[in-house]
Amino acid sequence: MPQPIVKAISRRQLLQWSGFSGASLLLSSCGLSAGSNQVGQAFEPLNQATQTVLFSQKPVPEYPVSAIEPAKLLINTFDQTPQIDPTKYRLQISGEVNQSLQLSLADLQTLPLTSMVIQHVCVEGWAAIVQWGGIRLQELLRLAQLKPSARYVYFQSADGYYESWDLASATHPQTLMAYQKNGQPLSVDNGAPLRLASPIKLGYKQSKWVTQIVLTQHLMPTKGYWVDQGYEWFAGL
Ligand SMILES: Nc1nc2c(c(=O)[nH]1)N[C@H]1C(S)=C(S)[C@@H](COP(=O)(O)O)O[C@H]1N2
Ligand SMILES: [Mo]
Repeated sequence: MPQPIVKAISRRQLLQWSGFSGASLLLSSCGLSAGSNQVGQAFEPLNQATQTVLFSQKPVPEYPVSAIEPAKLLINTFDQTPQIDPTKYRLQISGEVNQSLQLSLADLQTLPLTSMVIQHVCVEGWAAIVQWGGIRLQELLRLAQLKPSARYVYFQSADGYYESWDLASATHPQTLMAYQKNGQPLSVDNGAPLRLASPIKLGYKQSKWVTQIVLTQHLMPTKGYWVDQGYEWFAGL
């Protein structure tokens, strides 16, 4: 199993995300916005809360394939593009799950492929209509058998980028782990082998080169590469 390149996040932080040493960290209100009310239902029985999340997802209208704007999707990478050997690549899913997973690209490609044409919106003032193809994240989380305690989803990327999402947004039917763009295999610049793609969040939430997904009970002090520099955590569209 290749070691991910972890620049921004220490092993200790990953362990915190996994819940081994996160007991002292409180669920703060800072990340919760009006759009994330499901996340706030912290006092319901946990199973019921999870079910509420899974049944309250409204699909965002999609565009026709003819609306795709290939030239408008700019490459936006904060540091260097990581080198990932696709044959050695594994997506690791761990934390508040009953079944930790390590999936190769071949494994991922046996799962149902979903395609969508949506708008990607970057806070830096550009947007593009893009077709993404990939696996619904809710499908991967189902395979990992989430524990009722799972409430947040952390994504670690091979370039050191990291992000965290609320469970409701992560299990939205249009939140994909994508390996195709505009009908072609995803390019390395756009996040190959695997990236997040969703019409419900701003561009900086859509991690490229995702290597690890960690389910947590709490939101940690480290929330995301841009979020930790002052950008909004929920970042809903
Ligand atoms: N790992 C990683 N993911 C990332 C970024 C990054 O620098 N590193 N940039 C984010 C930002 S700000 C945007 S707008 C989109 C851009 O995706 P694109 O380069 O495929 O257009 O990726 C997001 N995901
Ligand atoms: Mo962005």
